[in-house]
Amino acid sequence: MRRAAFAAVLTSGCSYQHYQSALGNAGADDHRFLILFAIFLTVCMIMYVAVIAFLIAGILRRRRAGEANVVESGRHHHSHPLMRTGLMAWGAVVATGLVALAIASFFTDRSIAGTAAHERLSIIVTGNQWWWDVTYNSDDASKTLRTANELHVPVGVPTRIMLRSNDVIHSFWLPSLAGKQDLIPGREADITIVPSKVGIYRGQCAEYCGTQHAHMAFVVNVDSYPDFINWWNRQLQPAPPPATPLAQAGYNYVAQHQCSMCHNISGTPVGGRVGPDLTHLASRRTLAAGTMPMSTGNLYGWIADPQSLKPGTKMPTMNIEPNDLHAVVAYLETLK
Ligand SMILES: [Cu+2]
Repeated sequence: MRRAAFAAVLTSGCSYQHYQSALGNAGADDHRFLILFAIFLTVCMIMYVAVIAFLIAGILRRRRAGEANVVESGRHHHSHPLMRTGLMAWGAVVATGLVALAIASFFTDRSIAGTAAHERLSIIVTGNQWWWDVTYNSDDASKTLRTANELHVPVGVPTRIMLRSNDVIHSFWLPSLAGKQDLIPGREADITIVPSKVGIYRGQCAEYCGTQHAHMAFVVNVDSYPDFINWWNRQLQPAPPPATPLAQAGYNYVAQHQCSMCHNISGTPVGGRVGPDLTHLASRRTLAAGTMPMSTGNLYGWIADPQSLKPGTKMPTMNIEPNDLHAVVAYLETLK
């Protein structure tokens, strides 16, 4: 109960309600993190209280000495044998505390690595300024899936997330389910999550990576296993052909303008690779890596002028004509 209240405080700053809690509550390793957190908090609290107590004692002693006028000028306090013993004892306390923290982190890390050994699903997440490229691996190449900014994972299944970066250092942080892991250009890191509760969770880049770092979020849907398989199968489908003249006009615009240089829409010749995959754009919950919820209005705003909504984003403002804008939005909304 108290944890939920604290989590509510931590999440109250979110613009919309995808659950994000730094105390976890939806991952199988949560209790290990909480124990480690408690150990760190206790040791650091003891150290802090001791430091403040010494400080106050020092001030009082100095003041009393001043009142009694017994401080001899030039006398070296550190040479006092009692003071020396005190300093040594304090040094021992600090060293013990630090060793205790190191041992606690080591064992937590080891037990989490134990779960990682049993992974049954692997996903590649690549950080870009400022969005997440997501690829689901499968032994069957026809089932490999590419999407962006939103993950679906099955509840109870250890899922290994391989982390890469295309530009600068980012950090994958899904606090409700797991710890933090950096994405470093030229290196491969990974983190294993074992979701324990069906739900929708918010994650966030946790390493400052440029102007729009704060708008580099993602959504993780923890699904039941059947829901997850349904989602995967739906995502494997190519985009449906435009069904109305307006959607057709929108498709024509996307295929003939800059959009196709960066974005991919499976089942069409639109095959750019450097931007987020749009094949099932309208099935996602957010737009522009968690910058805003997916909605018709936000699609209009984003396509009309991405630079005013997320200044610095790699998507240019194209000065699209109103008629084309209506058509493009109508087409993108069919990409479910
Ligand atoms: Cu970042």
